[in-house]
Amino acid sequence: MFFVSCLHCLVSGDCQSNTNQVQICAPISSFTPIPGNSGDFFSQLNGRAAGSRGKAGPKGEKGSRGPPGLEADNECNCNQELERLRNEIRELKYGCPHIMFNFPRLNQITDYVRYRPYFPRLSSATICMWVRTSDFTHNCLLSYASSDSRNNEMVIMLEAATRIDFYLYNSRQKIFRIPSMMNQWTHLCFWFSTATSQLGMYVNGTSLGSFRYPGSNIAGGGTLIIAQEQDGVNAGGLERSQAFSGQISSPIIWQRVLNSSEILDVTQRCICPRDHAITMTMDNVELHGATQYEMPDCLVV
Ligand SMILES: [Ca+2]
Repeated sequence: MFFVSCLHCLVSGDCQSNTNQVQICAPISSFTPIPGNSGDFFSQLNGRAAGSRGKAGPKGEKGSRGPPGLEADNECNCNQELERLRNEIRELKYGCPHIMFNFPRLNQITDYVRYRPYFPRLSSATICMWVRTSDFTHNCLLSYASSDSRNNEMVIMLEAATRIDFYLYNSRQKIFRIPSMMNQWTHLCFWFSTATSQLGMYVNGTSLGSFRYPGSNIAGGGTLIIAQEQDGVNAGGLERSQAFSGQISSPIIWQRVLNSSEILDVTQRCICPRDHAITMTMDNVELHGATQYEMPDCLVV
C-alpha cells in the first residue's frame, strides 16, 4: 500500500498533506526539470532516499487524515521500496508498446496485418516480436517488399519448430537453428548492420551469435505485412501455403542494433528503448480477413 501511494503521489504530485511519506515521496514538480534522461531523475530520487533534506516548501492546505504512519523501525524497508518504485516508474516511461494479433486460419491469402506508414530505409535494424504457434510449414512471420522485383527485401520464414530463415536484400542470408517454439510464446529478435556486414538473432534474450552477410541497405517506401509472404508490393502474390497461423505480439523495429542488455530489457522486463522506428497500433495498421487483435498485458519470459 505504501508503494502504491508513493507511485500515485509521484505521478499526481498530490502528497503534500501526507507527511508519513515525505522520505521518498514529494510532488513530482519538486524534481524539476522533469528529465528526458532517467539518470537525472533517479539520482534525485536517490538523493532523497539518502535523507538529504531540502528547504521547506510552502505549507499546503490541510488535507484529510492519511493512513497510519510507518514505524521508525520500518525505515530500513525504504531502499527496497525505492527500488520497486524506480522499476515501476521506468516501466511507465519505457514500457514496450504491445498489441497482439491472432491469425486463426491456415492455408488462405486473406488474413494479414499491413503496416500503413512510410517504411524507412534501413542501414541497420533490430526486429523483435513475440510468436506463438503450433504450425510450422513454411509460414511467414514478416514480409517486406520494396518493389515487385525486390519482394524478399526483408522476410522472416518459420520453416520448422526449430528453424527460422532470415532473408535480407532479396536473398536468404541465414538459416537459424533454434530451441523448439512449439506452442509456447517465444520472443524473437533479428538484427543486421551494413556497417559491420553482420547479422544475428536472439531467442528469448539469448544470442545465437553474429554472422557475416554481404547485404546492403534495405530500401524504403515498400510494403510491410505480417503473417503472409509477398511476391509483389501491396500484398501482391500471396500464397496459401505460406500463411502464418497463430499469434504475433508486439512487433517492433529499431533502426539500429540493440545491445544484449537492451534485448534482455525487452524480453524479460517489457522495457523498450524509445527510439524505435516502427511499432504497431490500431491507428497505423490494417487488419485483413479474419485477423483479430487484443491489447494484452506485456509479455515477458
Ligand atoms: Ca516473396
